[in-house]
Amino acid sequence: MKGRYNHHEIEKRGARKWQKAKIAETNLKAAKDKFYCLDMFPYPSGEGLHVGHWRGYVLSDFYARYHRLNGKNVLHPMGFDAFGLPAENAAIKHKAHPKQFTDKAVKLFRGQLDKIGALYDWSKLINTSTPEYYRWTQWLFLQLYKHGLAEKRLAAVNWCPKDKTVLANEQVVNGLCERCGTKVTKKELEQWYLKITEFADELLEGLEDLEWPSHVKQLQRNWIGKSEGIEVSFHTPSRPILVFTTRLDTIFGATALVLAPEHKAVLSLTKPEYQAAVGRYVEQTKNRSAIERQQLAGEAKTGVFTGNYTMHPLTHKELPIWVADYVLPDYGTGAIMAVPAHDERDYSFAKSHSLPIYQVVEIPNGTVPFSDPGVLVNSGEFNGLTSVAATTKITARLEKRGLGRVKTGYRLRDWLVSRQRYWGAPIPIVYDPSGEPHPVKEKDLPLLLPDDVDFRPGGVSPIARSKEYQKRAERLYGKGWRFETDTLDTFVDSSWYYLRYLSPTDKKQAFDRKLVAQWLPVDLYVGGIEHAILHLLYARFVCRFLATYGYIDKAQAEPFGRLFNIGMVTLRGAKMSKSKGNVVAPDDLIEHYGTDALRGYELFVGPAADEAEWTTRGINGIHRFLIKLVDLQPRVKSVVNYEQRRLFDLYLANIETMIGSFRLNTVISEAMKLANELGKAKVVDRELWRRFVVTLGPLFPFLAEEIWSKESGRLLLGSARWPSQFGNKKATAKLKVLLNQRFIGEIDDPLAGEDKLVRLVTHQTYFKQRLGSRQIERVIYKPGELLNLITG
Ligand code: ANZ
Repeated sequence: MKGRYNHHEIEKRGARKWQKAKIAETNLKAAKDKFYCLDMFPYPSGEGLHVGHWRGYVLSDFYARYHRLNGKNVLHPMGFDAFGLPAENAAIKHKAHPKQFTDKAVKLFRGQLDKIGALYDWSKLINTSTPEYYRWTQWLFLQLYKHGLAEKRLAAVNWCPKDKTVLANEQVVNGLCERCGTKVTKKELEQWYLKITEFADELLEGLEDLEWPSHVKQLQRNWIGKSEGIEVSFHTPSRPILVFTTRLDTIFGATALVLAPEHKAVLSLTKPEYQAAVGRYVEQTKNRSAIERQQLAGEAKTGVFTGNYTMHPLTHKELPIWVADYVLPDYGTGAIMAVPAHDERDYSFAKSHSLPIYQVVEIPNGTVPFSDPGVLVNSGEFNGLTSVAATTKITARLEKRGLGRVKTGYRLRDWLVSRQRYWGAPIPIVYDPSGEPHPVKEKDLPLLLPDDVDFRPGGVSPIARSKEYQKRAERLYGKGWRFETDTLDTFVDSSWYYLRYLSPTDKKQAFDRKLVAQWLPVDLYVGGIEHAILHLLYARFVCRFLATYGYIDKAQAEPFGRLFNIGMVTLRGAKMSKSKGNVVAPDDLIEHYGTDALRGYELFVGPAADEAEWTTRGINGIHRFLIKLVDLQPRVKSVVNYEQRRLFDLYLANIETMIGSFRLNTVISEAMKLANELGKAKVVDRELWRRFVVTLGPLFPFLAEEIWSKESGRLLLGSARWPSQFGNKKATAKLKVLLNQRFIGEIDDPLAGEDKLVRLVTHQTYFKQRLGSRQIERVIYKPGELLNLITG
């Protein structure tokens, strides 16, 4: 078929050429303007990629190619976040080694990623589960340890009874294990923590200058949860109890002192006849997740009375001491003063247990609870003051008496990184015979995962059952020494991978400081909103740590300058996932329509930041558009067509704004519009066509390459530049055509001179008809303005 679109051939040819020319390989040392384009690297699951994954990859590739065309030195690497539970669980199920499973999945992914036609520099590939990589993850842990930022502590941790592993708070979703959906319980264990809280303020401030979606910044701010408050000391019969409050102005309305069930003073404060009930309540709490405990206002709040009382520090009245699980152990001091009239949770609690409710701030409509600040009432000498003024005065009063001090609270917790699982980087710590931890010596890195293990989880790390591991420790460190047997949370692996892409095979160091200085921050980081908090926060913490302690330059403290969150792809309203059985695989679509069509459709499906419902029908339109382009090619001639050029200039101006704001779906509609216009003409202006094709390169790289090679005999990336406008404003101005002083129409004014213009006009049917049989006697021509034809 003449001029038809054979995508199989075109893609094969393109891929071959690109490979041969190594167009995706970046010379990192080149001094040109850099553009570091990064995708959140995938976890290679056995399920492979679906069209939802493609969306982000196609978007980032658009920008990688776009900036290449703009003369930047672009790095667009790809790798695999390959440690983790799914591979281990699959290995248990199929009685194989997780490595086998991972290798197979990596192969599958690699093949699928290749089909995207993206500009991935595979020479920089990393895989976090290889000893070459995890050796440096272990090194990173040791640096944190060296600076006192890795620490072992006994803690009540979230425990998944099915996966038999500890979970970080953020891996517990609605009280359930994020991975397997089992109800999470609590367990006391010795665990390794990274002290991210020491960087809380810096992580907060660092957000200011980032070009990130504002809602992601807000999520991070909320997660860090900084609040300025006051710690107030309440006397009790045994010892003083500190409470943390951000509303000291309401202290006259406090009607109870409430402790978290985990608070150390609970038992000593409980009167003997209340011990049994309190003990039972404390036990029950162990089965409740933090999320359940923080249920919203309005819901009944459980709790038990201790039988004891405290003295209010200002009114000296007695307040009952309660224990309730809505007070959390790891926030503030783990104890609060309950002010039911002005706090919704305290209100529900007071209602559930018939505690008094005292209003101490004026309430406009009189209904409690009322939690806004205002003017104080029922607060003795502080009456009439605003909340702000009262807080200052009451703080001063309490400080003077040694009963209060200003305190900043954070919601952020230290990062629990111990996992009792096999498929992760072994924590590089070795214990001496007395149980004291020591760092594994750098010369002994990588501390390799043992192979003689039974992967089945059993409450301790499977590695603890390895004979070889025990022997290895004794061989290297002496009799009675043993290695830590927990592995690192996989978020540690992904907290520094963007540094490793710059020197992926370096055997001497984790990263190359000079290259880091040249390439960080990442210019565009593309990934899903599910990583808005944890991954991004951990990566920012690690990068900041490295900058603070001089491993990288101070200027590189923030790893990701610009972030783009790609919207989720849904099918029948639900997020695509194998378990829901609503996955659309790219393979058939590629086979039928070609990679370019699928790429285009991924971008066309809706604004990139928004959720998009997948309909396979939509891809047809893109496919037809590509055929149209192929059909236009034979009409391209070396002519100058000012009207076509004017349309191109408009198109270019429009798409450049759209590219700047990630509106790639509308870029495609603009391209369609221009192609439609060109399709109306018999002849297409060659120079315009070439410029147009270059702009299509980032969207439809295979077809653009094919057309470009026909036009120039060369490769698009390398020989072409992002075009500019023709910009001949005068030449493309409209000229009014008059017949005996009467306006009859307009034509483009190519500044061609009077004779040519008259010829042009009198050859057009439209004007011919207006003229009829009349003869032109005289012409009045004002360039750029009018052409007046005078007949006899
Ligand atoms: C008295 C009070 C009166 C409070 C009032 C609020 C309103 P943010 O701003 O989020 O930091 N609180 C303190 N420690 C807590 C814990 N461990 N578990 C549960 N709640 C705790 O919240 C600080 C407020 O949360 C504190 O101020 C305290 O209640 C509560 F009208 O104290 B407030």
